[in-house]
Amino acid sequence: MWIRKTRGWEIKESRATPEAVFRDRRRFMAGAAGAILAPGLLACEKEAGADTAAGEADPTADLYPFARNERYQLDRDLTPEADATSYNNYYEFGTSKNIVKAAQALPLRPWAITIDGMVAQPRTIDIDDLIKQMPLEERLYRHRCVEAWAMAVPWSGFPLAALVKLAEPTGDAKFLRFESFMNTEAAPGQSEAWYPWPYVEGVTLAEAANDLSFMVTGMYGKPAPKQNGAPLRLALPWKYGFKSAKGIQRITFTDQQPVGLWEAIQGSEYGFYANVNPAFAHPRWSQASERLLGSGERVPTQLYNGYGEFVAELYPDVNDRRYFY
Ligand SMILES: Nc1nc2c(c(=O)[nH]1)N[C@H]1C(S)=C(S)[C@@H](COP(=O)(O)O)O[C@H]1N2
Ligand SMILES: [Mo]
Repeated sequence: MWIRKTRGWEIKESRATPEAVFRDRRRFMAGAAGAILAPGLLACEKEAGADTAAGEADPTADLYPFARNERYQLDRDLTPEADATSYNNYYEFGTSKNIVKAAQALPLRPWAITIDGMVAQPRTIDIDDLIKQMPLEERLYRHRCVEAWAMAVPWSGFPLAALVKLAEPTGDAKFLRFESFMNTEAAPGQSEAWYPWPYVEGVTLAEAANDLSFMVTGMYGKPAPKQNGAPLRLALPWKYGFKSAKGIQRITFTDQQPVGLWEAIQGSEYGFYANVNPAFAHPRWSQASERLLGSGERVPTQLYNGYGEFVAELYPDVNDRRYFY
């Protein structure tokens, strides 16, 4: 079994160290724009996931860390920050796991979120105004990629249910459709015409209202780095990772079941529900176990990624493959 150890990043002292260096770096950069950064500072920037480019300050940075909601407990160690922020899936920036550098080209401010479709009043909200209106908290969640790697992350953000409430969906709305940014200049992958950009994902209104559905703005007690989906992404921990869209710019309430990017490309392998279930293999590999980022340990995969107590009631038949790919 997994032994719960004290996590390095939780210790005040060790967390304060990269933060202090980060603040120094910003002061340094403000005073010497265009100066060549010492290699040590660059290395630190990558390690701490401090992604904000010069002149692109994050006005919500002072709100972190958010108070942890203790309802969401892990049965395993948190993934080291350096691993969770350097091994990524973000096809807008390339098909490899190593897109950290490429993702830094994405401008994060200004960033507008459009909420439209079947809502009382369609609107566009600045990301910082949205964050300041939402009930902010930290949650420790597991994440399970359909490719069978997994991590455990302290996400910062707010319940998706709070955004649904703000949106005031009409009685006809049955689904939420999430659309990610489109920026072919910053994201070279979006020039690969083979993919139907922008990235799209969706959930039912009932799934969106579930306590587990979380909108992420940060991780490890600070704003999320670009490679992990800043400034706004989803965390749907009972579903395969591709459902958790990153770089979200538009949320549409609709009566049409959204077709995600992966479903559009390969609907026989990537479906709408994509709930984690070790009993249903991907057509090309087993889903019975997963590899933990960091330790590399292989552990058994759990039904709904271990979150059945929260979400099992949403799905009427645990033997119906429709819900599990
Ligand atoms: N916009 C966008 N969102 C995305 C993806 C992507 O390629 N583009 N990849 C998905 C997949 S397959 C996974 S596993 C997670 C990875 O998130 P991480 O890089 O923060 O670990 O993001 C998901 N969200
Ligand atoms: Mo994934």
